[in-house]
Amino acid sequence: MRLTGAQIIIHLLERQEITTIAGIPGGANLPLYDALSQSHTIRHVLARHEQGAGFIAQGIARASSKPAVCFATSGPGATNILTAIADAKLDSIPLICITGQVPSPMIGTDAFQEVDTYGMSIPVTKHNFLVRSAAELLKVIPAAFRIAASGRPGPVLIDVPKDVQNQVVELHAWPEPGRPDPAPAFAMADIAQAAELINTAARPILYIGGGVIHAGAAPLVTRLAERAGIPTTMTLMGLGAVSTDHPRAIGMLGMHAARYTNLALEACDLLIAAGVRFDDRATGKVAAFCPKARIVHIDIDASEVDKIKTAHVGIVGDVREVLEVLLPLVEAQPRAAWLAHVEALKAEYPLQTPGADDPRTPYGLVLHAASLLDDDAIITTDVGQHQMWAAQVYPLQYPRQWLTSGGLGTMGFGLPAAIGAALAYPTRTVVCFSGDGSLLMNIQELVTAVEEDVNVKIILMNNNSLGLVHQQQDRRLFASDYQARVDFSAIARGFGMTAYDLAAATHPSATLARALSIPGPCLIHAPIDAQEKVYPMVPPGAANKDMIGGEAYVTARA
Ligand SMILES: Cc1ncc(C[n+]2csc(CCOP(=O)(O)OP(=O)(O)O)c2C)c(N)n1
Repeated sequence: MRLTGAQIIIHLLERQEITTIAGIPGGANLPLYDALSQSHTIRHVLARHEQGAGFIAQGIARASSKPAVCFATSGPGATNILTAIADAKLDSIPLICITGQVPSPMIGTDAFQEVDTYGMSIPVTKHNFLVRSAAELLKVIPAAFRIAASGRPGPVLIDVPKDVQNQVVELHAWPEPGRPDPAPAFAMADIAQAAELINTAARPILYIGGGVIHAGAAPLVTRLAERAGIPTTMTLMGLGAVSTDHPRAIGMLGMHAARYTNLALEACDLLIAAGVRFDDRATGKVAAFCPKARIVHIDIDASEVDKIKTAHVGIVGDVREVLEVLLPLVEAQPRAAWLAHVEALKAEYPLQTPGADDPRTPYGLVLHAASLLDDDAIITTDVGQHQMWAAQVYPLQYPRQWLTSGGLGTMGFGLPAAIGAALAYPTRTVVCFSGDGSLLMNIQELVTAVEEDVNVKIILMNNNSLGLVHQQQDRRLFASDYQARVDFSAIARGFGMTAYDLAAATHPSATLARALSIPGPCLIHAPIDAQEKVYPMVPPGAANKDMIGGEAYVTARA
């Protein structure tokens, strides 16, 4: 059979069971788009900005756990999509980005729309390819899927010059689709040592992150916490791994944790760290993080173990496989004294949620929305105060319910990621908590949501301000408040989207309920007082125990 490079790519993507690709065409990827137009199984979602396309694909990957694909043309298409790739790198998301490149003979000549996509993407990808011939694609495409999903997942970029897309080759057989490699083997002696530390610890804490979700290890973590009476804290990326209302869950740790969570970590004598990387937003000042604790660190990425904190027992392996072997060695014990201590800390230093009963306040809005949504709703966020308010109080119940840009912290993530999640799960409601600053960064994707008629509800917490920056400017406020007022409802309508304004509503709860219940996309505009803060907060560089705000008097003020 004789096929072009472009046809080979599309056929190999079909064999990888890709059903949706987000992207934008241009001169350098026209052959690829022409081949895509002939696919019977892959639908294309036309984003309005390549960064949007990258985040739509990320939303699919994050919600479904499978690699997802985005397309961009050369030059500006490639540079536009780099942020979404970098975001996928920091959050370990299996994203495959295929970019068009100028024809091979023109590479290096400053041709129209030529940039060194390969060179620029090296530091923000797990791996990247510049394809030199159509025949190479038979190896490159399956390899990209294998690499993206093996071990610690991550983004892979494939740059394909236009002449390679057009090159015709004779094919005799298709390669096997790329599948993840088996996880690295780990030593039983290390498992035994970890079990011994857990069995003899008086005050252990489980500290779990996105790696637990990637590994499908959340049910095993819950079993470990239950069996051995271990309080369990989650990173921003780990939220949902253990249900918020589980008796062993002690919420998110770090910069915007409840006081009791950070205080419990302060007191622990054993930290069982699984699928985490001791990120500075979680640890605060590293030297002061869990000062009394020994550390068991389980991670599939060897470079994470001993990177920030030296582990007493480091286990490089798939968290699920490790826990399957570790669990039978862990003694069941109630740990009543330790759990009582943590409960006492919680009673004394709970998360303060001023305004929780009032949907016109940040916490009240998040909690009201949660009470109106089914358990299967997927939550995405942008980046800022609204992200932290949602992380603190949304009652997340299971893995992949919570999609947020944790590592790169990219404003503009929320809306396109929500579109991707809704494309992956068309029968579920997807709610995006956004801020006005963040929404403006990818607002053009409102029309993509309309065009795709996805069930995405954007709850826009509008404080006319870059709220989290405003909150951190303790010396003086500068460039963090917007002077001009934006009519977001009018903008949404301009894109063809229904909009509801809680400011104008006599009964905001009823308006919110209506907006969330009607199928299809909508914008829910919710004004927020620019003076509202996310508390507690660990000042940058400080130890977690030195967090400020969030004491009872803050509640009294409200
Ligand atoms: C692309 C990008 N630029 C800048 C920042 C720095 N930053 C972090 S939070 C924030 C403010 C976010 O404002 P908004 O989306 O309105 O949310 P709010 O904090 O007001 O809830 C800024 C500018 C960022 N995270 N991402």
